[in-house]
Amino acid sequence: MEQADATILVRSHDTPDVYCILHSNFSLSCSSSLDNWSPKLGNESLVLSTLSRAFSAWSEYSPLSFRRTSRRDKADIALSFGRYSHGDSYPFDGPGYVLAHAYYPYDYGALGGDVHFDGDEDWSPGGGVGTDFFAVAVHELGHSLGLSHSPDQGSIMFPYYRGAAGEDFHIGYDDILAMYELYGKCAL
Ligand SMILES: [Ca+2]
Ligand SMILES: [Zn+2]
Ligand SMILES: [Zn+2]
Repeated sequence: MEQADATILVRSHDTPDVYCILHSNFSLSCSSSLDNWSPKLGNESLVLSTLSRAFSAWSEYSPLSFRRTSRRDKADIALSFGRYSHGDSYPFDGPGYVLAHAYYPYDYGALGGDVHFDGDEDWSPGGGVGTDFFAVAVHELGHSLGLSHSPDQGSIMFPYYRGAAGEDFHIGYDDILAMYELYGKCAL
């Protein structure tokens, strides 16, 4: 996700059903791990509870369930913070502009599903001053689950950051339809 006025780079997205085929079981279980976090976000339990809310925003409209693992190598979705060059081909850019990025579930081998947050942003656990970690996490987890960007302003997959998500957040109609398309048919 980027701040406004950035150039959008949307990667191609041609096999949206891969996850569905791989997991035909109704109770899809995904695991996640957290390597590190920005000190601006406070303690680990606050970061984990914010992430848990972000996962719930998606599980609410899908048969997916998420659990945490301390085994990074076993995690479907490994989350971490990095600054500038951080071990992949997409270095971050310091404060502003690119806020985070994520890999589609079938992308880049071991990186598939992973989410990286730019450690140089002024992260806030939610609302208030700074960049809303919750809103950005929901957006990036959408990519982890296979969703691409949406031109719909009401979608959390809109490519530009539009401020804090607020207390009573739900993913947009467009996002729900995308989840049904990707995972809903598994339940039929
Ligand atoms: Ca940045
Ligand atoms: Zn994005
Ligand atoms: Zn990265």
